[in-house]
Amino acid sequence: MDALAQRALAGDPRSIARFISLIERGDSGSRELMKQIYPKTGRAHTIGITGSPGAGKSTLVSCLIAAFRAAGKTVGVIAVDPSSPFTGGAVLGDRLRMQDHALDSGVFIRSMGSRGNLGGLSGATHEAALVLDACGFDVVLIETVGVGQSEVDVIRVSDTVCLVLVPGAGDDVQIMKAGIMEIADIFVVNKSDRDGAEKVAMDIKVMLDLIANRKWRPPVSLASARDGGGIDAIMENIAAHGKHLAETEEGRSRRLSKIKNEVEEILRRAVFARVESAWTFEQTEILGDIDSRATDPYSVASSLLDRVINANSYTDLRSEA
Ligand SMILES: Nc1nc2c(ncn2[C@@H]2O[C@H](COP(=O)(O)OP(=O)(O)OP(=O)(O)O)[C@@H](O)[C@H]2O)c(=O)[nH]1
Ligand SMILES: [Mg+2]
Repeated sequence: MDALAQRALAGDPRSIARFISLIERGDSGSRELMKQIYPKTGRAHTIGITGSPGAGKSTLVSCLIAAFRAAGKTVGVIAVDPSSPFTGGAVLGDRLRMQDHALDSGVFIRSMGSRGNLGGLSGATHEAALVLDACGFDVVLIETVGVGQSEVDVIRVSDTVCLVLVPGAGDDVQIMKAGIMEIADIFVVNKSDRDGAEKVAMDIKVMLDLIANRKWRPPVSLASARDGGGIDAIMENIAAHGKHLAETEEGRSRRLSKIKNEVEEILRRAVFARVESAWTFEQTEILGDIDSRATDPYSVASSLLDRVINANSYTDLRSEA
Protein backbone atom coordinates (compact mmCIF):
# COMPACT_ATOMS: atom_id res chain seq x y z
CA MET A 1 0.00 0.00 0.00
CA ASP A 2 1.05 3.55 -0.71
CA ALA A 3 2.97 5.17 2.18
CA LEU A 4 0.67 8.16 2.30
CA ALA A 5 -2.41 5.94 2.58
CA GLN A 6 -0.68 3.92 5.26
CA ARG A 7 0.16 6.94 7.39
CA ALA A 8 -3.35 8.34 6.93
CA LEU A 9 -4.93 5.07 7.98
CA ALA A 10 -2.67 5.06 11.03
CA GLY A 11 -4.33 8.34 11.97
CA ASP A 12 -1.61 10.87 11.13
CA PRO A 13 -3.54 14.16 10.69
CA ARG A 14 -1.08 15.64 8.16
CA SER A 15 -1.31 12.60 5.95
CA ILE A 16 -5.10 12.64 6.14
CA ALA A 17 -5.05 16.30 5.13
CA ARG A 18 -2.69 15.58 2.21
CA PHE A 19 -4.82 12.67 1.10
CA ILE A 20 -7.90 14.88 0.99
CA SER A 21 -5.96 17.55 -0.92
CA LEU A 22 -5.08 15.00 -3.60
CA ILE A 23 -8.74 14.10 -3.93
CA GLU A 24 -9.73 17.73 -4.05
CA ARG A 25 -7.39 18.34 -6.96
CA GLY A 26 -8.95 15.42 -8.80
CA ASP A 27 -5.47 13.95 -9.14
CA SER A 28 -5.57 10.70 -11.13
CA GLY A 29 -3.33 9.04 -8.52
CA SER A 30 -5.97 9.63 -5.91
CA ARG A 31 -8.23 7.00 -7.56
CA GLU A 32 -5.60 4.37 -6.86
CA LEU A 33 -5.39 5.49 -3.24
CA MET A 34 -9.16 5.38 -2.89
CA LYS A 35 -9.14 1.83 -4.18
CA GLN A 36 -6.62 0.84 -1.53
CA ILE A 37 -8.55 2.32 1.38
CA TYR A 38 -12.06 1.37 0.24
CA PRO A 39 -12.13 -1.99 2.07
CA LYS A 40 -11.67 -0.10 5.34
CA THR A 41 -14.69 2.13 4.76
CA GLY A 42 -18.32 1.53 5.65
CA ARG A 43 -18.03 1.85 9.40
CA ALA A 44 -18.53 5.55 10.12
CA HIS A 45 -21.90 7.21 10.56
CA THR A 46 -21.86 10.11 8.10
CA ILE A 47 -24.13 12.98 9.06
CA GLY A 48 -24.87 15.93 6.77
CA ILE A 49 -25.80 19.22 8.40
CA THR A 50 -27.43 21.66 6.03
CA GLY A 51 -29.64 24.73 6.21
CA SER A 52 -29.68 28.36 5.20
CA PRO A 53 -26.69 30.66 5.81
CA GLY A 54 -26.36 31.69 9.43
CA ALA A 55 -28.84 29.12 10.73
CA GLY A 56 -26.28 28.04 13.31
CA LYS A 57 -24.95 24.93 11.57
CA SER A 58 -21.34 25.42 12.68
CA THR A 59 -22.43 26.17 16.23
CA LEU A 60 -24.48 23.00 16.17
CA VAL A 61 -21.61 20.99 14.67
CA SER A 62 -19.41 22.19 17.50
CA CYS A 63 -22.02 21.03 20.06
CA LEU A 64 -22.32 17.67 18.30
CA ILE A 65 -18.55 17.20 18.30
CA ALA A 66 -18.54 17.75 22.05
CA ALA A 67 -21.45 15.35 22.56
CA PHE A 68 -19.90 12.61 20.44
CA ARG A 69 -16.54 13.06 22.16
CA ALA A 70 -18.25 12.79 25.54
CA ALA A 71 -19.74 9.51 24.30
CA GLY A 72 -16.22 8.30 23.50
CA LYS A 73 -16.52 8.63 19.72
CA THR A 74 -13.99 10.18 17.36
CA VAL A 75 -15.26 12.79 14.90
CA GLY A 76 -14.16 13.94 11.44
CA VAL A 77 -15.66 17.16 10.11
CA ILE A 78 -15.87 18.40 6.53
CA ALA A 79 -17.02 22.00 6.17
CA VAL A 80 -18.09 22.54 2.58
CA ASP A 81 -18.20 25.99 1.13
CA PRO A 82 -19.18 25.80 -2.53
CA SER A 83 -19.28 29.54 -3.14
CA SER A 84 -15.99 30.82 -1.83
CA PRO A 85 -13.41 28.05 -1.72
CA PHE A 86 -10.67 28.38 0.89
CA THR A 87 -10.87 32.13 1.38
CA GLY A 88 -14.53 32.44 2.34
CA GLY A 89 -15.50 34.20 5.53
CA ALA A 90 -17.86 31.39 6.38
CA VAL A 91 -15.06 28.86 6.32
CA LEU A 92 -12.87 31.06 8.48
CA GLY A 93 -15.77 31.53 10.88
CA ASP A 94 -16.32 27.78 10.99
CA ARG A 95 -12.67 27.28 11.85
CA LEU A 96 -12.90 29.79 14.67
CA ARG A 97 -16.11 28.32 16.03
CA MET A 98 -14.73 24.83 15.94
CA GLN A 99 -11.30 25.70 17.29
CA ASP A 100 -12.31 24.56 20.76
CA HIS A 101 -11.74 21.11 19.37
CA ALA A 102 -8.56 21.88 17.42
CA LEU A 103 -6.22 20.32 19.97
CA ASP A 104 -8.27 17.18 20.43
CA SER A 105 -6.66 14.30 18.52
CA GLY A 106 -10.03 12.57 18.33
CA VAL A 107 -11.29 15.37 16.09
CA PHE A 108 -10.23 16.20 12.54
CA ILE A 109 -11.63 19.31 10.83
CA ARG A 110 -11.27 20.08 7.16
CA SER A 111 -12.73 22.75 4.85
CA MET A 112 -13.41 21.97 1.21
CA GLY A 113 -14.17 24.19 -1.74
CA SER A 114 -15.18 23.53 -5.31
CA ARG A 115 -12.05 24.96 -6.92
CA GLY A 116 -10.33 22.77 -9.48
CA ASN A 117 -12.57 19.84 -8.90
CA LEU A 118 -12.99 17.66 -11.96
CA GLY A 119 -15.53 15.39 -10.33
CA GLY A 120 -17.52 18.20 -8.81
CA LEU A 121 -17.92 19.00 -5.19
CA SER A 122 -20.22 16.13 -4.35
CA GLY A 123 -17.75 13.53 -5.63
CA ALA A 124 -14.87 15.07 -3.71
CA THR A 125 -16.92 15.45 -0.54
CA HIS A 126 -17.95 11.85 -0.74
CA GLU A 127 -14.37 10.70 -1.16
CA ALA A 128 -13.17 12.90 1.68
CA ALA A 129 -15.88 11.36 3.88
CA LEU A 130 -14.69 7.89 2.82
CA VAL A 131 -11.12 8.80 3.75
CA LEU A 132 -12.19 9.89 7.23
CA ASP A 133 -14.28 6.73 7.51
CA ALA A 134 -11.30 4.55 6.54
CA CYS A 135 -9.06 6.44 8.95
CA GLY A 136 -11.29 5.22 11.74
CA PHE A 137 -13.40 8.22 12.69
CA ASP A 138 -16.62 6.90 14.19
CA VAL A 139 -18.65 9.87 13.04
CA VAL A 140 -18.18 12.11 9.98
CA LEU A 141 -20.02 15.43 10.02
CA ILE A 142 -20.44 17.32 6.75
CA GLU A 143 -21.58 20.94 6.97
CA THR A 144 -22.81 22.62 3.79
CA VAL A 145 -23.88 26.22 3.40
CA GLY A 146 -27.18 27.04 1.77
CA VAL A 147 -30.18 25.17 0.47
CA GLY A 148 -29.70 24.96 -3.32
CA GLN A 149 -29.36 22.01 -5.67
CA SER A 150 -25.58 21.74 -5.20
CA GLU A 151 -26.09 21.36 -1.44
CA VAL A 152 -28.66 18.66 -2.07
CA ASP A 153 -26.08 16.82 -4.19
CA VAL A 154 -23.36 17.22 -1.59
CA ILE A 155 -25.53 16.20 1.30
CA ARG A 156 -26.85 13.11 -0.46
CA VAL A 157 -23.58 11.38 0.33
CA SER A 158 -24.45 11.27 4.03
CA ASP A 159 -26.23 8.48 5.84
CA THR A 160 -28.29 10.89 7.90
CA VAL A 161 -29.32 14.34 6.68
CA CYS A 162 -30.02 16.95 9.33
CA LEU A 163 -31.76 20.12 8.18
CA VAL A 164 -31.36 23.19 10.40
CA LEU A 165 -34.07 25.84 10.27
CA VAL A 166 -34.59 29.00 12.28
CA PRO A 167 -37.66 31.02 13.27
CA GLY A 168 -38.55 34.02 11.18
CA ALA A 169 -36.35 33.29 8.17
CA GLY A 170 -39.14 32.37 5.76
CA ASP A 171 -37.09 29.35 4.79
CA ASP A 172 -39.96 26.98 4.19
CA VAL A 173 -40.77 27.90 0.60
CA GLN A 174 -37.13 27.91 -0.42
CA ILE A 175 -36.61 24.52 1.14
CA MET A 176 -39.67 23.02 -0.50
CA LYS A 177 -38.39 24.25 -3.86
CA ALA A 178 -34.93 22.81 -3.41
CA GLY A 179 -36.37 19.43 -2.49
CA ILE A 180 -34.46 19.32 0.77
CA MET A 181 -37.62 18.49 2.70
CA GLU A 182 -37.65 15.12 0.95
CA ILE A 183 -34.09 14.20 1.75
CA ALA A 184 -33.97 15.43 5.37
CA ASP A 185 -34.04 12.66 7.99
CA ILE A 186 -33.91 14.91 11.02
CA PHE A 187 -35.20 18.45 11.46
CA VAL A 188 -33.74 20.91 13.93
CA VAL A 189 -35.34 24.26 14.63
CA ASN A 190 -32.37 26.19 15.99
CA LYS A 191 -32.36 29.58 17.75
CA SER A 192 -35.41 28.42 19.66
CA ASP A 193 -34.52 31.12 22.19
CA ARG A 194 -36.22 33.40 19.65
CA ASP A 195 -39.96 33.77 19.07
CA GLY A 196 -41.72 31.53 16.62
CA ALA A 197 -39.69 28.32 16.95
CA GLU A 198 -42.74 26.23 17.92
CA LYS A 199 -44.60 27.58 14.91
CA VAL A 200 -41.76 26.58 12.54
CA ALA A 201 -41.74 23.09 14.10
CA MET A 202 -45.51 22.83 13.56
CA ASP A 203 -45.18 23.98 9.94
CA ILE A 204 -42.52 21.34 9.29
CA LYS A 205 -44.75 18.63 10.74
CA VAL A 206 -47.61 19.75 8.50
CA MET A 207 -45.32 19.65 5.47
CA LEU A 208 -44.08 16.20 6.45
CA ASP A 209 -47.68 14.99 6.47
CA LEU A 210 -47.90 15.96 2.80
CA ILE A 211 -44.85 13.97 1.79
CA ALA A 212 -45.54 10.41 0.70
CA ASN A 213 -45.41 7.83 3.45
CA ARG A 214 -41.96 6.75 4.47
CA LYS A 215 -40.96 4.09 6.94
CA TRP A 216 -38.93 6.71 8.75
CA ARG A 217 -40.88 9.67 9.99
CA PRO A 218 -38.30 12.50 10.38
CA PRO A 219 -38.34 13.80 13.95
CA VAL A 220 -38.47 17.55 14.54
CA SER A 221 -36.76 19.02 17.59
CA LEU A 222 -35.97 22.46 18.95
CA ALA A 223 -32.44 23.56 19.77
CA SER A 224 -30.51 26.54 20.96
CA ALA A 225 -27.05 25.62 19.82
CA ARG A 226 -25.43 28.77 21.15
CA ASP A 227 -26.30 27.72 24.71
CA GLY A 228 -26.02 24.00 24.03
CA GLY A 229 -29.78 23.48 24.42
CA GLY A 230 -31.58 20.58 22.74
CA ILE A 231 -28.44 18.67 21.80
CA ASP A 232 -29.44 15.50 23.68
CA ALA A 233 -32.63 15.16 21.62
CA ILE A 234 -30.65 15.60 18.38
CA MET A 235 -28.14 12.96 19.50
CA GLU A 236 -31.01 10.57 20.23
CA ASN A 237 -32.59 11.23 16.85
CA ILE A 238 -29.26 10.66 15.09
CA ALA A 239 -28.78 7.38 16.93
CA ALA A 240 -32.34 6.28 16.16
CA HIS A 241 -31.87 7.02 12.46
CA GLY A 242 -28.56 5.16 12.43
CA LYS A 243 -30.31 2.15 13.95
CA HIS A 244 -33.10 2.43 11.37
CA LEU A 245 -30.54 2.40 8.55
CA ALA A 246 -28.69 -0.57 10.00
CA GLU A 247 -31.75 -2.70 10.66
CA THR A 248 -34.30 -2.06 7.93
CA GLU A 249 -34.73 -2.93 4.27
CA GLU A 250 -35.08 0.79 3.58
CA GLY A 251 -31.63 1.33 5.07
CA ARG A 252 -30.14 -1.33 2.86
CA SER A 253 -31.73 0.01 -0.31
CA ARG A 254 -30.47 3.46 0.59
CA ARG A 255 -26.93 2.09 0.91
CA LEU A 256 -27.23 0.34 -2.43
CA SER A 257 -28.48 3.47 -4.13
CA LYS A 258 -25.55 5.40 -2.66
CA ILE A 259 -23.19 2.79 -4.07
CA LYS A 260 -24.90 3.05 -7.45
CA ASN A 261 -24.34 6.81 -7.44
CA GLU A 262 -20.75 6.22 -6.43
CA VAL A 263 -20.05 3.97 -9.40
CA GLU A 264 -21.87 6.28 -11.81
CA GLU A 265 -19.92 9.25 -10.54
CA ILE A 266 -16.61 7.46 -11.12
CA LEU A 267 -17.76 6.42 -14.59
CA ARG A 268 -18.83 9.94 -15.45
CA ARG A 269 -15.48 11.28 -14.39
CA ALA A 270 -13.53 8.62 -16.26
CA VAL A 271 -15.43 9.13 -19.50
CA PHE A 272 -15.39 12.88 -19.21
CA ALA A 273 -11.66 12.99 -18.53
CA ARG A 274 -11.10 11.04 -21.76
CA VAL A 275 -13.49 13.06 -23.88
CA GLU A 276 -12.15 16.26 -22.45
CA SER A 277 -8.56 15.62 -23.49
CA ALA A 278 -9.61 14.88 -27.09
CA TRP A 279 -11.90 17.87 -27.05
CA THR A 280 -9.29 20.26 -25.65
CA PHE A 281 -6.77 19.13 -28.23
CA GLU A 282 -9.02 19.68 -31.26
CA GLN A 283 -11.13 22.50 -29.96
CA THR A 284 -9.87 25.47 -31.99
CA GLU A 285 -10.38 23.80 -35.33
CA ILE A 286 -13.75 22.32 -34.41
CA LEU A 287 -15.15 25.59 -33.09
CA GLY A 288 -14.30 27.22 -36.43
CA ASP A 289 -15.98 24.39 -38.33
CA ILE A 290 -19.15 24.78 -36.30
CA ASP A 291 -19.03 28.54 -36.78
CA SER A 292 -18.87 28.13 -40.56
CA ARG A 293 -21.60 25.48 -40.35
CA ALA A 294 -19.32 22.86 -41.83
CA THR A 295 -20.54 20.75 -38.94
CA ASP A 296 -22.78 21.11 -35.88
CA PRO A 297 -22.29 20.72 -32.08
CA TYR A 298 -24.37 17.52 -31.96
CA SER A 299 -22.26 15.69 -34.55
CA VAL A 300 -19.07 16.90 -32.88
CA ALA A 301 -20.21 15.64 -29.47
CA SER A 302 -21.31 12.25 -30.74
CA SER A 303 -18.15 11.68 -32.78
CA LEU A 304 -15.96 12.55 -29.76
CA LEU A 305 -17.98 10.18 -27.63
CA ASP A 306 -17.84 7.38 -30.22
CA ARG A 307 -14.09 7.68 -30.51
CA VAL A 308 -13.59 7.54 -26.77
CA ILE A 309 -15.83 4.55 -26.33
CA ASN A 310 -14.32 2.63 -29.24
CA ALA A 311 -10.73 3.49 -28.44
CA ASN A 312 -10.82 2.34 -24.84
CA SER A 313 -11.23 -1.10 -23.54
CA TYR A 314 -12.61 -1.51 -20.04
CA THR A 315 -9.04 -1.80 -18.76
CA ASP A 316 -8.10 1.59 -20.19
CA LEU A 317 -11.13 3.15 -18.64
CA ARG A 318 -10.24 1.64 -15.31
CA SER A 319 -6.68 2.91 -15.30
CA GLU A 320 -8.03 6.30 -16.32
CA ALA A 321 -10.39 6.29 -13.37
N1 LIG B 1 -29.91 33.40 19.19
C1 LIG B 1 -29.21 32.37 18.78
N2 LIG B 1 -28.16 32.55 17.96
C2 LIG B 1 -27.46 31.46 17.56
C3 LIG B 1 -27.81 30.16 17.95
N3 LIG B 1 -26.96 29.29 17.36
C4 LIG B 1 -26.11 30.03 16.63
N4 LIG B 1 -26.40 31.36 16.76
C5 LIG B 1 -25.69 32.49 16.16
O1 LIG B 1 -25.96 32.55 14.78
C6 LIG B 1 -24.83 33.06 14.07
C7 LIG B 1 -24.48 32.10 12.94
O2 LIG B 1 -24.03 30.88 13.50
P1 LIG B 1 -23.19 29.83 12.68
O3 LIG B 1 -23.03 28.64 13.53
O4 LIG B 1 -21.99 30.47 12.08
O5 LIG B 1 -24.22 29.55 11.50
P2 LIG B 1 -23.92 28.72 10.14
O6 LIG B 1 -25.22 28.15 9.76
O7 LIG B 1 -22.78 27.80 10.32
O8 LIG B 1 -23.51 29.89 9.17
P3 LIG B 1 -22.86 29.71 7.70
O9 LIG B 1 -21.88 28.57 7.77
O10 LIG B 1 -22.19 31.03 7.45
O11 LIG B 1 -24.00 29.46 6.79
C8 LIG B 1 -23.72 33.20 15.09
O12 LIG B 1 -23.65 34.54 15.48
C9 LIG B 1 -24.18 32.33 16.24
O13 LIG B 1 -23.69 32.76 17.48
C10 LIG B 1 -28.92 29.99 18.81
O14 LIG B 1 -29.31 28.90 19.21
N5 LIG B 1 -29.58 31.13 19.19
MG1 LIG C 1 -21.05 27.52 9.16
